[in-house]
Amino acid sequence: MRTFTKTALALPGAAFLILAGATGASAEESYTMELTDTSGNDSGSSSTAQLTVDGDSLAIKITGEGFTPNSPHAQHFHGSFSEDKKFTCPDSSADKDGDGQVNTEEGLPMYGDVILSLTTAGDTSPKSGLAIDRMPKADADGNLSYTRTIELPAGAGAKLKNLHIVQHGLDANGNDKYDLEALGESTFAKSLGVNGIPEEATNPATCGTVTGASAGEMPSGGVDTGDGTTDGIEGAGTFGFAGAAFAVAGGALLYRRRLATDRG
Ligand SMILES: [Cu+2]
Repeated sequence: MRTFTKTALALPGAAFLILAGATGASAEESYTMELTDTSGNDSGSSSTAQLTVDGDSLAIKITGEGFTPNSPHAQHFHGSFSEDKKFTCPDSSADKDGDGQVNTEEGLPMYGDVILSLTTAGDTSPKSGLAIDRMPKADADGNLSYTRTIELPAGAGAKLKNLHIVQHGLDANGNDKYDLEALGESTFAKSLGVNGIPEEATNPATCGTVTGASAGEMPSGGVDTGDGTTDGIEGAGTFGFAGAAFAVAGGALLYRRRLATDRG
């Protein structure tokens, strides 16, 4: 049927659509994630992420406001590529110690591990989770803008909408910077062996799942067949958090230096 493609252009629209479908052209999907303060952390931040997935190529654009000004904000896809959707954005019930903030480790059981780091350049694996020198920085007005095209691991494109995006870093005491005064030290960073990082810098500010899709509206594999397949994702090897944590510690060191620099 492919030889009829040129002719098809002259056919009535409906016929052309049918022929186009018959060719099995790669399905490009576009969808949106509205990122809000689901944790009740009073971050005052919100973003819209627009994603276009073509095979395993992801074009992503995030625009946000209300972020800690002049400060870097780590952002990641969290969750699991497995199809049972057991991870999602945390709500305030994740605040186990009741201090009014869902911190990073309190959120992890609900939002899951880092799957992809939305860095501005270079590596996007979980290893770059806290590579804060490559994370977007809010401007002086707290606006954040991020655009990148990322080549995903084989098979990840179709499953990306099973995940959610988390953006980190908030200003709990409203002094327009990350500091130790409001929330103290990040126990998450400390657990990785890095001391002195403000918890403000690591707490989740926004989170969002897919809210609208132009095609394939349901998350892939919405009906679990129970065969446990992960379609090669696990084969990529680097997508477990255990491996990531060590590199996160390295990133956190950069984080501390960066913050020290920013504090001048
Ligand atoms: Cu994250």
